[in-house]
Amino acid sequence: MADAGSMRPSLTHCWLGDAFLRDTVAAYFSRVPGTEKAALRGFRELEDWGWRCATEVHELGREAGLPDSEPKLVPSAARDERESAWRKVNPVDDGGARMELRTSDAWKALHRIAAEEGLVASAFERDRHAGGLSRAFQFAKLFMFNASSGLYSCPLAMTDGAARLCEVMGAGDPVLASAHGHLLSRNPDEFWSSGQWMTEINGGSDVGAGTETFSEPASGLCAADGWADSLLFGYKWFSSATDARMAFTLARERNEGGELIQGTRGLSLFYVEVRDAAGRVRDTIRLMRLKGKLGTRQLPTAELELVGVPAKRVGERGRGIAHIAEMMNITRLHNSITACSYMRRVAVLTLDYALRRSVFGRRLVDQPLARSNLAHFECHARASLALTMEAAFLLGRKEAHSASAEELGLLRVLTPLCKLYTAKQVVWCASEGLEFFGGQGYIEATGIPEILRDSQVLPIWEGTTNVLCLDVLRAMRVDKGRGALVLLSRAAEAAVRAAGVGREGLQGPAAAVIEAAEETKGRISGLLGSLRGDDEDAGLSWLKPIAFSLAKIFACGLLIDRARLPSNPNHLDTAVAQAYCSGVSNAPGSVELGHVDHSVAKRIVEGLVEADSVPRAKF
Ligand code: UCC
Repeated sequence: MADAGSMRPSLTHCWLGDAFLRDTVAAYFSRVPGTEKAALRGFRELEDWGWRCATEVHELGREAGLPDSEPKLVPSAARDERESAWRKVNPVDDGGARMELRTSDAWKALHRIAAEEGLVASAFERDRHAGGLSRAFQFAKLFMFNASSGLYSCPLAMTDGAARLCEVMGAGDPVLASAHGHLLSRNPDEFWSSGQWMTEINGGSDVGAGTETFSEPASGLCAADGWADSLLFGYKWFSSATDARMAFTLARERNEGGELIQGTRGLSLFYVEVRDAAGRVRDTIRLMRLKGKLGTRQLPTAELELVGVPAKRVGERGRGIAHIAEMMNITRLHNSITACSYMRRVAVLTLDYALRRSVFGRRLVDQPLARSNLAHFECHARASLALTMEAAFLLGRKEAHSASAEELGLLRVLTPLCKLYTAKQVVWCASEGLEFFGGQGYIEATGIPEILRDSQVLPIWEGTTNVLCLDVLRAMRVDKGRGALVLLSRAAEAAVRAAGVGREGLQGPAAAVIEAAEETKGRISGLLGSLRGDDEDAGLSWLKPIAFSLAKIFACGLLIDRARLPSNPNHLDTAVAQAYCSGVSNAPGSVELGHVDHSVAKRIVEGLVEADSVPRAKF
C-alpha cells in the first residue's frame, strides 16, 4: 500500500474536468436563441474560473477552515475610539467589554474574490446573459466555487437573497437602492454581504409563532440614521454571518391598542444596517457569543441582542413572511447548489483515489464493490446538478419576466423539492465518500471530515426536510397541485421521448419513470383529497415520500432526456440514466438508489476514467 502522502487526492479543473457541467450549461444557452456570443464569452469566463476555484480559491478555503482561522472575539484594540468593535455583554464576562470580531485573512480574501468575480452581481446582469440565463450562469460559477469556498458560500447566499429583496421591494427607495448597489458591487471595497436574521430562541421553523423581536416607532430618535423609521428590540439566536454590513429581519408590530400582534400576520420585514454612517458597529447590536457548532466553523455565527436597533420597515405591515419568502427561496437554491458542489467534490476525489489505491491485489477502480460506490456518487452528483440548474434556469426566467405561468408554478414547487432532496443526497454522499477513504477519510488533515461536517448543515439551514415538505404542501395547496403535475408530466414526456429513440438500455428506465410518475400522481390526489376530508394525518404521512418521489422523478426526466439526445450517444450518459431511473421507486422517502446493476456501474466508471484527462490541483 502506498503511504498516505502519496495517496493525497487531487482535484480536477472544475470546468474542463466536468463534462456534465459543461454540457448542462451549454444546453441552457442553446435553448435560448441568439445567445451564441454570450455563450462563448461565458464559457471562457467559466474556464478561467474553474481553474481559479481548483487552485487559489481552494487554498484559501482550506486555510479558512483551519482551527487557527476560526472567527474569534478578541478584546478590541480600538476600545477607546469604539471603531469597528462590538459591545459584548455577557453576564459571566466583565459586563460589557468592547470586543472585536476577528475573521481570518483567508475569509476576507474570499470576500474580495466573490466581489471581483461577481458571484452575486452576475445573477442581476441580465443584459449580459440574454433571456434570463444569468441565473444559470451564476449557478455554474457557484457550483465550482462553493465546495472550495471555506463556507463563504453562506454569506453570498444571503447577500443574493437580500439583493433580490432590494430589487423587488425597493422601487423608488434610495436606502434600498444604495444597499442594492453595494450588494452587487464588483469592487471589493464597496461590496457588502448581508445577513438574514430569522431564527430566535424559540427556533427557526415556526417563525410566525416563535418571533419575539418587536419594533417601536423611531419617533425622531435616530437623527444620525434619518432613513430609519423603527427601532428593533429582541434576540436573534443564530445569525449566520455576523460580519455582514446589513441584514433583513422580521419583527412584530403593535395593534392600535398597543398590543403586540401575535402570529404570522404580526410580522413585518425590516432592513437593518449593522454599522452606522461612520462605519462603527452599532452599540445597539450586542454580540452575546459566537456559536460552537458541529461544522461551518469558518462562519462567524453569533447570538445577537437588539436593543433599539435603527431599522426601516420594508413592504406592507404584517406581510413580513410573505416578503422574506423571496429571499428564502433564493437562499434555498443556494443551499442546493452547495450540496451539488460537495457531491461533485466527493465524486472527483473518490474516483481519483480509486485510480491510485490498490488493495487485495487490485486497484479500487477495478473492484465491483468500489465501482458500485463510484457509480452512486456520480449518479447523485449529476441528478442533483440537473435538478438545481433547472430550478436556477426557471428562476432566471422568472426574474427576467419571461417565465410562463406553467414555469412559475413549476419553480414554486421545485424550489423546496430541490432544497430538501439535494441536502439529503449530499449527507449520504459525504458519509459514504468519507468511508471510501477508510481511516484516511477520518483524518482532519485530508480535508475529508470537513466535507461531512459542513454538508450536515444543509438539511437544517433554511428549513429542515420536514419543514421543506410542508412548503411543498403549501405550494400544492395554493395551486391545487398543478405545479407538481407539470413536473410529473415533463418527466413522463422526457421518458416517452427517450423510449422513442430506440437506444439500447433506455427502454426499461423510461418505463420505470412513466410508472412512477403515474403512481405519484395518484398519491398527490390522495393527499390533497385527505386534506379536504377528516383523515388529514393519514394523508400527511405520505407527504415526505411524495416529495422525495417528485424530486427523484424530475431528476430522472432530466437525466434520461439528456441520454437520448443525438449529441450524447455515449454510454456514460445512458448508463447514469439507467442506474438512476431504475431505482426511481426504491425506498420512498429516502435518496437511496438501491442496487445498481454490475455492468451498468462498470460502464459508468469506465466512462469517467475515459473522460478523466484534465489538469489537476492538489486537494
Ligand atoms: O437557517 C437559517 C440560517 C441559515 C444561513 C443561510 C445559508 C443559506 C445557504 C447557503 C449555502 C452555503 S435562517 C432560517 C431558517 N428558517 C427557515 O427557513 C424558515 C422555515 N419555516 C418556514 O418556512 C415557515 O413555514 C414559514 C416561515 C414560511 C412560516 O409559515 P407560516 O407562519 O405558517 O406562514 P404561512 O401563512 O404559510 O405563509 C405566510 C405567507 C403566505 O402568503 P399569503 O399570505 O400571500 O398567502 C405564504 O404563501 O408567506 C408565503 N410563503 C411563501 N411564498 C411562505 N413560504 C413561501 C415560499 N417558500 N415561497 C413563497
